[in-house]
Amino acid sequence: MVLEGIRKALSKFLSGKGDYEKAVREFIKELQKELIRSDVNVRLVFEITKNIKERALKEEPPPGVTRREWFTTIVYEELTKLFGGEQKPSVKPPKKPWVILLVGLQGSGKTTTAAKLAYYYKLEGYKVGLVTADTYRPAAYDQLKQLGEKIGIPVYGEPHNKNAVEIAWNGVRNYIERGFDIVIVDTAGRHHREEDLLKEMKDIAAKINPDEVVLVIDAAIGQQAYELAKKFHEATPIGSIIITKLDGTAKGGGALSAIAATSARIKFIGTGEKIDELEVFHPPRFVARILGIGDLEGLVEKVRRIKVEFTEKDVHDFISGKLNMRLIYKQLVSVRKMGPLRKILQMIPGLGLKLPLEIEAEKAEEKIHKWLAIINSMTYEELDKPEIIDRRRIKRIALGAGVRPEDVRELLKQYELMKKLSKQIRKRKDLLERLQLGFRP
Ligand SMILES: Nc1nc2c(ncn2[C@@H]2O[C@H](COP(=O)(O)OP(=O)(O)O)[C@@H](O)[C@H]2O)c(=O)[nH]1
Ligand SMILES: [Mg+2]
Repeated sequence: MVLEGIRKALSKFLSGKGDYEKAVREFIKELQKELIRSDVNVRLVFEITKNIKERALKEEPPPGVTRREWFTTIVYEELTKLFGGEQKPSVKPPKKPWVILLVGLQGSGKTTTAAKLAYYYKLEGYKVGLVTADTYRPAAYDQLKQLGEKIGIPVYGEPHNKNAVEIAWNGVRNYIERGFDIVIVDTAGRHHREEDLLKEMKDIAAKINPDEVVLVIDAAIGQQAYELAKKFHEATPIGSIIITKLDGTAKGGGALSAIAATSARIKFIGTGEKIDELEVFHPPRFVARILGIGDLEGLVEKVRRIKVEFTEKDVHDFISGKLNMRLIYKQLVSVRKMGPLRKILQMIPGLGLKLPLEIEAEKAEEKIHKWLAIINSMTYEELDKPEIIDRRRIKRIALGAGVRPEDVRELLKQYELMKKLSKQIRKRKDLLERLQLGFRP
């Protein structure tokens, strides 16, 4: 979802001179137009713009901040409220095993989201299993199976069984018995009659007793998201919501604000068809993005966004000398997420348009692609302790990833280098701390 109009109006406002109050009025008109176009409820739009106007004209900026800069933060705060508030949802399972049931209409993106979620949690270090209980669409089993294979996640299904409740139960039991941390159950989204669908969700939930029921909603349905959430909530209490396809629709604002108006929490948003295009929904970050705050050079914002993908624990692990393949994986994914490496390198002044660099960048991209495939072929144990990978496994992994054994060895060497670096940092940190201790009066 891009609110290009707001972004433009805001930057015009920020750099503008002349009558402040007139500029505020103009900006607010633009904001209203843009929000209504994004399908945000009209009453909400007027409420929020009224708040912004009042604060803009009444409140005084702190010292050192211009009125126009101050106004920007007011807009940011009020929009954040509209999209659900300041806090970040907790997405860490409070216990293991954790069983997630995905429900939602056909086409909303459940199956894709099931795989995205599995992938997300795999990178967080969980052992994840997928279950497909969609017996309505014949190809549903194959679809998830293929996605699972791509990301190295097992998929449980019974393609010839028509009893969704039974499959869901068998799958969940199977994974739990095998000691999995997270089980994600994908369901059908269509039946001849809607009541049948809701009843099936109810029956599955009653049988498997999920820890969290997640409603998947397509952003394109706009304000109807509210009614839909209510209906599903009556069938099975909804624990959280994932809004998909926020990349594609101009109406995403409707779905987001409608959901924010229910008590359900939006935990993730889907921003593309690719497996890593799932983000923890954090209203302030989301608003910062649609407003383009911090996006001054394009690059700054991108880098910032990527930084927050790493948890505090990741950073701590790194500087305390603990390193595993998962961390490397995340780094590679982050680099790739910034877009074509070439473009990023071009944005760095002075490095820009030199041809040799472009060639380097293309090579680097190819390498990243290979390395991700290699890491995907590793077992859970190998991800945590790459040291155990021997010659025989190198061969197997190369085969699984469709690369040469040399490629695997190169990645392992890179890993060793990173590990050394991480240890050096730790030593220096210890040293620093000791020095500081010594200097303390
Ligand atoms: N652009 C975009 N497409 C998505 C997203 N999530 C899912 N899709 C697409 O939506 C279509 C339906 O998805 P699917 O997972 O099969 O929906 P299901 O019927 O609910 O299981 C597929 O073509 C997906 O690639 C998203 O976040 N962005
Ligand atoms: Mg599906």
